[in-house]
Amino acid sequence: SFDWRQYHTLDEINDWLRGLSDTYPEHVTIVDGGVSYEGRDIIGVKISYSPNNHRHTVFIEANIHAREWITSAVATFVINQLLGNDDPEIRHLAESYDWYIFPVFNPDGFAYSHTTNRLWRKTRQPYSVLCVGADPNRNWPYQWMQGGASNNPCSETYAGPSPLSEPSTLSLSSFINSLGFQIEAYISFHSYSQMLLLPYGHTTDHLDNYEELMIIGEQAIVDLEKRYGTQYVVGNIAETIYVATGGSMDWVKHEYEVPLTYTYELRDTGEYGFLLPAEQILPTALETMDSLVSIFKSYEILH
Ligand code: 0X9
Ligand code: ZN
Repeated sequence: SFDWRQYHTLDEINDWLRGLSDTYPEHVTIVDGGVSYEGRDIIGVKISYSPNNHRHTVFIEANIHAREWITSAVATFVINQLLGNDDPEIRHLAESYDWYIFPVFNPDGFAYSHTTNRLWRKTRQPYSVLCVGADPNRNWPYQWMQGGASNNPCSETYAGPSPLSEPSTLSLSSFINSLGFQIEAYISFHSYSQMLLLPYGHTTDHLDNYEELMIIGEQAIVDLEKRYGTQYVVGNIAETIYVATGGSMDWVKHEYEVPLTYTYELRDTGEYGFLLPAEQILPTALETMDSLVSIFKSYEILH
């Protein structure tokens, strides 16, 4: 059965998600994010404890980069906690928002990282005889190709020939459009570096609500550190990691003025890098969950 002691394949993750909607038919719905270039379903779950529609929505995406396996493991852990943990703070989170969680945003790349090349990052749409895939986190329409992205199809940060050139980003963008201004929080899980990043990736200029996101983020990394001593840094993408444009979070933030937006770079800081041992899944997931609880607690106090 499904667990967090090992990494799982796309089929195992998708079977588990589909099983949840059978186990919790009142609270879990499978949501259809479309089909990838190679024809795989991009599925997520909607978790809702309210019969009302158009509630404040939290959107979580993971594994837009194929090799970052810890990210889908953490996303599935978050789903499991929202459904099964009776801690009052977690019940509050589960019951106060509608959650849309997509553990694998790039299913073709993820499958390829399991079968053929563990360090694959991009999509699997071919662009030349030798070079396959675009970077799906350089492929979104806001500030596309304005820095930290490549027009060379052989590059790991190839932005694609045009915004939303990848079937996966195109169909996920229309799914996100269907939620639109309901989205109150957008969380993107990447690895690795132990950072909590705020928009935008094209500029070191600060957002309208930069101060608030920094205050909430600083408290979140303090709360994350409490469990195992794991240290994060928080800050604007361009200042903290590097200039990178065409990212999903940046587009959603800009398009829908989403108040709470963070990109996590999960464990570690390079000892294992993308090959984070399976023994670290559970501790990474637990500390990340602590930080999510913290983010919403701070946000609710400030609003
Ligand atoms: O380069 C990236 O896409 C991310 N780092 S990673 O090592 N996981 O590839 C940084 C994300 C920057 N995000 C946005 N511009 N939204
Ligand atoms: Zn990444």
